Amino acid sequence: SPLIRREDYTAPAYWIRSVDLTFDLDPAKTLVVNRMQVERNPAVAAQALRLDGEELNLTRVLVNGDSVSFRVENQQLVLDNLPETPFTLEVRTTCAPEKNTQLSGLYTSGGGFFTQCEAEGFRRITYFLDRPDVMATFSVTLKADATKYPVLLSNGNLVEQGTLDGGKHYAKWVDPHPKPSYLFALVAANLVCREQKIRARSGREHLLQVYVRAGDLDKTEHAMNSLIASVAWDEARFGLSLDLDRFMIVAVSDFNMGAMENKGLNIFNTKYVLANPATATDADYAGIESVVGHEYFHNWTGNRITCRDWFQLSLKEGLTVFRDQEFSQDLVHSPSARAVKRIEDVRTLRQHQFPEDAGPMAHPVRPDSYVEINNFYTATVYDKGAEVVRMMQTLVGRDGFARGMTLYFQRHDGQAVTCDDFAQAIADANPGSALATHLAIFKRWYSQAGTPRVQARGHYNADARTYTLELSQQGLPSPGQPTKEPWVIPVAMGLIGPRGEHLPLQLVGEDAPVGTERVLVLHEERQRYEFTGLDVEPVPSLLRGFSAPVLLEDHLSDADLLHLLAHDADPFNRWEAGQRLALNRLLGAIRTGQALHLDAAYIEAMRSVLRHPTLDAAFKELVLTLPSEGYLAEQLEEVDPQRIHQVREAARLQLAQALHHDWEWAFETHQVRGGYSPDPVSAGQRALANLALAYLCLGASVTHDPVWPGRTYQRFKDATNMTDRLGALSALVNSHAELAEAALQRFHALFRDEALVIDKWFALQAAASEKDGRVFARARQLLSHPDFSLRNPNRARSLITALCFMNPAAFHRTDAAGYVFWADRVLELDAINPQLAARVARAMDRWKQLAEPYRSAAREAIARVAARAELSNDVREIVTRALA
Ligand code: BAL
Ligand code: ZN
Repeated sequence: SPLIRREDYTAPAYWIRSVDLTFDLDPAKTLVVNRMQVERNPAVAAQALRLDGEELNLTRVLVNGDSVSFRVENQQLVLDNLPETPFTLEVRTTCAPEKNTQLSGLYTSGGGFFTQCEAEGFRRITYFLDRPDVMATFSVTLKADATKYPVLLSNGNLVEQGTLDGGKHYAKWVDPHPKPSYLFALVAANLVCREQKIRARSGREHLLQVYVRAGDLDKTEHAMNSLIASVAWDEARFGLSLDLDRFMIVAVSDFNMGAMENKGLNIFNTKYVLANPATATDADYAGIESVVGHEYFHNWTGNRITCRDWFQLSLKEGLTVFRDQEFSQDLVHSPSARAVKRIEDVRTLRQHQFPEDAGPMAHPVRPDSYVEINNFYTATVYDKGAEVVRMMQTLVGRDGFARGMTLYFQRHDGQAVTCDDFAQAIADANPGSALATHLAIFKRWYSQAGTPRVQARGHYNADARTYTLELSQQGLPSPGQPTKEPWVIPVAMGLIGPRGEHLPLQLVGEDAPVGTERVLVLHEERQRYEFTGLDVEPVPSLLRGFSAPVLLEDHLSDADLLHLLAHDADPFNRWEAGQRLALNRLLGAIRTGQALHLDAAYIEAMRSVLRHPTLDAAFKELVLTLPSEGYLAEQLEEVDPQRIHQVREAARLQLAQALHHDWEWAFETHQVRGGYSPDPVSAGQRALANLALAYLCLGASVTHDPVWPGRTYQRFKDATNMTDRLGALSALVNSHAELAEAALQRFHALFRDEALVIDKWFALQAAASEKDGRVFARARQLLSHPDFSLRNPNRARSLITALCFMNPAAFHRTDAAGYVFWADRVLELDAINPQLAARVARAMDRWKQLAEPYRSAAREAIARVAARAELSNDVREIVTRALA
């Protein structure tokens, strides 16, 4: 399949201005009548009309009501000799929703009909110009059996409904907002809904609805509250209000992504809608809040202004992730709770995006080419894209950014535009800002792949009372980009004195200090900053709040890091200092092969964080969680996953033993009383109590003292919410306690009818801490568990992603059985759902970094997948790049 290049973009030769669709819905054979108002684009040379299609049965083509000659070429419907003036094109096709296991286009799930059209699913429903720069108004009539499918939904407003012969009924929906085909949606199913009317600031009334299956209505309150909060936030922060009378969310259990922002009819994976205290964890509640926000925010950033072409995907995704991150931060009120959210977001970025940027799939935030666009819904486009937007905000300020957004909507509302248009609007609204001054260089964040490396070296001159900071940057080669130019890197920073005081920051040449925190803008390969008026030698606190997505080498000593951990006013850097202290120790042992010994200074530092009188529990939990095995691997030139696991487990055990009494104290003093609430303070207490429990059970696995496993089992049984129940279960499973088996069985029996909870049951076992190959053996066994299925993406991920992505020590085995497991699953999945198969295929991205014997075995497994002749484009692209 051909490589599609950004530089080859041309405007469409025709516009489709409006579409009238009629669906006669039947699982085996659905009839689609598609009437389009089409006109030539006078800006483009006259040529044939080529409509995209995929797996469609074409039965009729009419132009202005008359049959015409046509041909189908490479799945496209081609029409020559069309009228010069606007014309009506009617196309009739059929498709088979029940056979659609790819979950792209129109498919059945749980006895209902659902759609997923982004990126190129609409062409699996009807012939169309299936590209985001063709925007049309849609009117949609749905006809279906009234008993089986009582709810009939599409985008926009319901304008008509009624009964038909043969036990059928119909509904007609009209969406007044022109939209690209990827935002089309329909639902026909037996659902119930929670609904609420809200009045916006403008006084306009809106109807909000959350549709689920009948038994799930008690799990919709949080999604509804999150939606109401999202509407209010976008009005308050950006002055953007809801432009529809009705806004619907529909939950479906078979779904490839998290959720989809179809205009007025968001379709969601059940995972991001359904929650009650008994079935959902604090993390699930937080996930729902941010995904509901994300999809809602797309209504402006994505739907009102959309992408010119798919290379611009980050235009809507990076911006909308940034917006959902800000939304979640703004919903909490304490600065430390905001910092906790920032730390979690950075951890995700480093866990997923940094490895991507260092591996065979490295690509710019605005990619230059792709084979299969589904493969580019990546951590780079989403999460690094969000960091690029965040840096713009850092460079122009929060108010300046809001002004930039306003200008962006003034200029481009209703258009399909590019990342350049967005950056230009933010810069133009802020003349004289660092962004405007360095815009051309700044935009390299869109065009250059790879994570920049920033070196920082400081020197204190006691006689001159100056501190010189030298910053330099460098980019490593990535596929297709052998050399890199400098980026614009905002470095938020402060200087901390020996007593923990935050020193005033005055650069040579300035009249007076400008506070104790400032942003340095590195835009050349190397820059020097000379701070003056310093009576004491400072410790620099650099890249505060992770002000740029870079790898920082600041050459700080152990003593410096301990100082920052104790005193830094920036909670992010305080956490970072703790992680670096752990990292230095663990990496030292991994590299030298010597036994790990956690020294008293480190242990005492951890103890004082844990016992700190004023720090938040949520923050403590983050500091006392060691860097993941995946993150450790990224710091190494050559990776032995078993060695990493051994050393990290040794560190966990030493923390368990050395802080035993502190963990007991933490557990006892962080019990949340009263009814469940997912607020950050309660969630933080639960998180710390669960971490304490994990360490206490781990300690008991060595002492064989039955007290803590016993108490943990009791807590597991008595828990009144899923966070505590799963926390206790996880503590038992991850310490290989004898009671783990009984707890697992009981958990399954309790929740056998709750699909999302059974997903947790699979994932917990597959991601458990490996010991003597038992976890891998269990995961392989679970493949034949009656509840396991590859057809449901959540269930498939619960086992496969948990093992292949989240459990390096169980996955990377000297006997290569993990790689055989991976290759078999990729090939099985590829026949059902290539998009999901390609996601799983990426578990091998970093194989070149592995030590022997893993490396050769990994290559062999990838080669075995690549050798399969009938591979999808999706998986073919991933394995070809991996082997290149
Ligand atoms: N547009 C695909 C799902 C999302 O990012 O919202
Ligand atoms: Zn999105």
